[in-house]
This record gives sequence, structure tokens and C-alpha cells, in this order.
Amino acid sequence: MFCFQCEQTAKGTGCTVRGVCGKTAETADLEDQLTGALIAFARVVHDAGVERPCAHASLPMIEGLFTCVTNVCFDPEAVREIIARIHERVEHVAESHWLDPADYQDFSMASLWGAPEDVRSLKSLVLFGLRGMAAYAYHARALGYDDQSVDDFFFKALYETSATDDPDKLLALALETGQTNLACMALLDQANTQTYGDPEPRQVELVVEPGPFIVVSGHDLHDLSMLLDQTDGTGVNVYTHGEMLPALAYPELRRHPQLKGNFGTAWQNQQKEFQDIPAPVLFTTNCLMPPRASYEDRVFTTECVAYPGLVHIDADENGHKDFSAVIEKAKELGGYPEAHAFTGINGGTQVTCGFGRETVLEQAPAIVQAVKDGQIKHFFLVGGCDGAKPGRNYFTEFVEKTPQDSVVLTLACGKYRFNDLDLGTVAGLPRLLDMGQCNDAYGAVQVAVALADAFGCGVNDLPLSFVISWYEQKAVAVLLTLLSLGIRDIHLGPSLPAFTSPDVLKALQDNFGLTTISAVDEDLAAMLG
Ligand code: FSO
Ligand code: SF4
Repeated sequence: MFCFQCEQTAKGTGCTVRGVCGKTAETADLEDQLTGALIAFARVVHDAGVERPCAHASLPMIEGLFTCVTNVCFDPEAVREIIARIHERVEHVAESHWLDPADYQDFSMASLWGAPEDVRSLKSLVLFGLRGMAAYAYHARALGYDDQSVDDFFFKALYETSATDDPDKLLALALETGQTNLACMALLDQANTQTYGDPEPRQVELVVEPGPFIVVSGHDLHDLSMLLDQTDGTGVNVYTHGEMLPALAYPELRRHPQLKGNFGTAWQNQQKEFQDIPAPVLFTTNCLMPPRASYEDRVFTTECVAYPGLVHIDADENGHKDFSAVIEKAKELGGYPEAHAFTGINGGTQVTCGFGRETVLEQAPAIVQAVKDGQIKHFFLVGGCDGAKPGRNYFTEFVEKTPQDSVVLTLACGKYRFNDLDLGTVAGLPRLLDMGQCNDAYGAVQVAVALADAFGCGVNDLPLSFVISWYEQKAVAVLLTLLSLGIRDIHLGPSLPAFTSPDVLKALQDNFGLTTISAVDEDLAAMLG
């Protein structure tokens, strides 16, 4: 096996024996085969002259890419099943366009991993960005939203990665991936807010009430919504975990009184947080870690998430999922006999969420005035993934040290490093504004653009600094989006991706001022200077 797509990759260079994430060599090799099949699929669609692949083609393409995201699928059988579906599609397209299916064998990923360093680096940037974007496209589609230009791009970009080794073309393709991901995140924003309303700010006490409950993790609001419909009136409460926390702010989800609050923190703490939990856990997406024996009988998966031996809940032909096994498990386990209070990473007893795009934009005139009056001097976007490796305390320290006359926007699971801190208020606003999940980077971009418009300048001229923590491929997609918008001087941490070759890194530094985090005080001084 060879895999170097995430931040925790072995020795900072690549997992070759078994994934640090727990992925076996068998599954990793199958995911390579799946990716090779997807490239062959893109090639046959290209050669057949199909300009607009329909939903029968786009859905398996999106599922195939999403399956390969870190901490999604650990189950070789699940990967084999999707490979078989892709092979069927390849044959179907070839035969219906008088092409020979034999010309569309799985592309060899070994040839990509063994390619000259810069080619491998640029192609990886594109491929991993596509995997991240596929997750967002998948969630939007679950709510009935799709965008043909996004769907087309998966095919076009995968085809291009097999057709060219030209570094300039590949760098342009990486930026186009970022641009398309902005459209994809806009689509998901539209899907979420049109279906569940605009998030509204809310304080969440870190307490689990007595009685049976279910913990829901991952990013998929549609799955949570179906579970809420099915738990109505059952006496079973529902708590979010990790990236599902922002769901607590959507009015249409909140109308279910059993959606009580949040349990636990970010994904990498799940093995500790779930070991004694008297409740089942439903994983709607990444980040799943190999479950310990102490709680594996309580973990359920759905969608592309799969792990051998865990109960997987599939949708029926109408898209309906039957969560009764999860609800029964909750009743059987019974929950805590008394209220169970816990704290965030820093000992805090509550967190605030729901500062989505609309809420922050409504405040824009007041924010602009506060900047003009000198009450707010700087904005920081401190967002991205959390992770297990050391070095991530940087983000806690960074936020703690941001000056009182600054605002910190945050999103994605990295916020658990500091979302229980009380940073106080500035100009009547909380200083820490949680904008939502990683895909809500779209909202943060809209806020930045609105501020730039209000001040008649570009985003890079604003007193705004980006401090991004990355772990997996959705963060790669978001980073490419920010770069495609020309946003400069992003600080990325805790380390740079193993898949950026020295030349590619130099190009990103020269063109965008991309840099890695160093010491908090130095970085802050540079940003405020
Ligand atoms: Fe985190 Fe995992 Fe949302 Fe990622 S839960 S690390 S960028 O999947 O997707 O932020
Ligand atoms: Fe290694 Fe990350 Fe790949 Fe898992 S996803 S095999 S940890 S590089």
C-alpha cells in the first residue's frame, strides 16, 4: 500500500504497511483500485464524448471519491462492491458508444505514486481536493441539490490527471478544483439553509440529560433529520458529536425537542469519549476511528462510512433509512441515570454555535462601524480540522492570545481546541463566532467578501488573517478554494502536507505567500503588524 493523503501519515512521508488511521493494506490497495477505476470511468466518458454525465454516472463517481476520504471506509467488502459498480458503468458507457471496454482497464495508481515528484505532488493535490469536494457534493445531493458544473468537473479533472504531466496545467487544474469546490460548498450551503433554515446563535450546555439517548457524529444533516423524525415521541434524546455540533443551530432541526445538545469533543477523542457511554453512536461520515471492543457493539454506520463488523444502515430505494436498530439500542442501554455533566478541552461547561453566514452578514453594518470606530482592529479565521498529533495546542494558544479588540471566526472540528473558552465580547458581539462545519468555509468567504466590499478593498487588504488547521481531504479542497480566490498569507498547520513537493511548495509560497505555522507570538505579531 501507499497512502500519504492525510496529516497523520506515517513518518510524515507515507503509510506503507498499515494506515496510522487504522486502514489495512488490503483496504488501501482496494481504494487505489477504486480510484484507478474512477479514472478509467472519466476516460471512457471523455472518449465517448459525453459532455454532461447524468446522475447514473455522477452518483457512483461521487460515492467512489468520498469512500476514499480518510476515516470513512475501512471495509474491503464495501470498497469491492463500489468497484464492481464502477466497472459496470465503464462497460455500459463503452458498449453504448461503440468503444471497446478492454481499453478502459483500471488506471494504475502505482504509476501515479511512482511519478516524478512534482507531477505526483500536483496530481495528488487535485485528486485529494476532488475527494474532499465529493463529500460536500454527496451531502448536497442527499437533500436533492446538485450542480451539473460540479458533477462534470469530477470527470473532467480525473481525466486530465491521466492525460497530462504538464506542471503548469496541473497547477491550474488544482486551482480550478478549488474554484469548483466554492460552487460545491455554495450548493451545500443552499441545500442546508433552504431545507433547515438559517442557523441561529445558541448556547449549548455540556450536559447529557438522564434517560436513553443517541449520539450522532459526522456531517450529514439529512441523516440527522431522518433520525429525529424517527425518534419523535420515543423518549430517546439525540446529542451531536464532533462536526455535527452546528446542526443544533438549524431551526428545522431544533423543532425536535429531543435534539438536546452536544456530547464530547472532536473526532480524535472518540475512543476515549465513547468507551463508557451508555448509548449508541451513529456515524454519518468521517471521521470514524477503529472502534475499541469496549464500545464496538454500540456503533452504527451509514452512507459511505463502513467498518467490518459494525452494523451498516442503508437507504431503501426511496432513500428512506430505518434507524430502529439504533433507537432500540438506545432504549436497551438506557442512558445515564442522572444528568451527566462534562467539560470541553479547557474545562469550559458551555459552547456557542450558530453564527452562520446570514447571522454574521446581518451584523455586517455594525461590524463595519465598529472597525471604523476602532473598536475592532483585526479578524482571524481560525478554522479547519482537529487531529491527534502533537502541535495542535498552537491553535488554543493562538486564540487565547488574540487581542481583545479582535474577532475570531471559526469552523470545522478544530474549534474544539478553544470553543469552550470565554473570550468575552467586542462591540457587543461575542469575540468567538462559530460559523459551522468545514463546508461553512463558504459562509466565511462570503463574510470576507462583504467586508472587503464595505471597505472598498480586496480581501487581502482587510485586517483579516487565515490560520488553517488541516487533517484530511476536505481541508485540501477548502485550501484550494481559498487559494483560487487569491487569498494570500494563509498560515497552515500543524505541518505541511507530505504530498507537497519542495517545488510545489515553493510555487505556493511564491504565488500565495502560503506558510506554515511557527510560534504563536511571532505569528501573531506578523499578522497584526
Ligand atoms: Fe473534522 Fe474529520 Fe469536517 Fe474533516 S471531522 S476532520 S475537514 O472530517 O471534515 O472538520
Ligand atoms: Fe495513512 Fe492518512 Fe492514508 Fe490513513 S488516510 S493510510 S493515516 S495517509
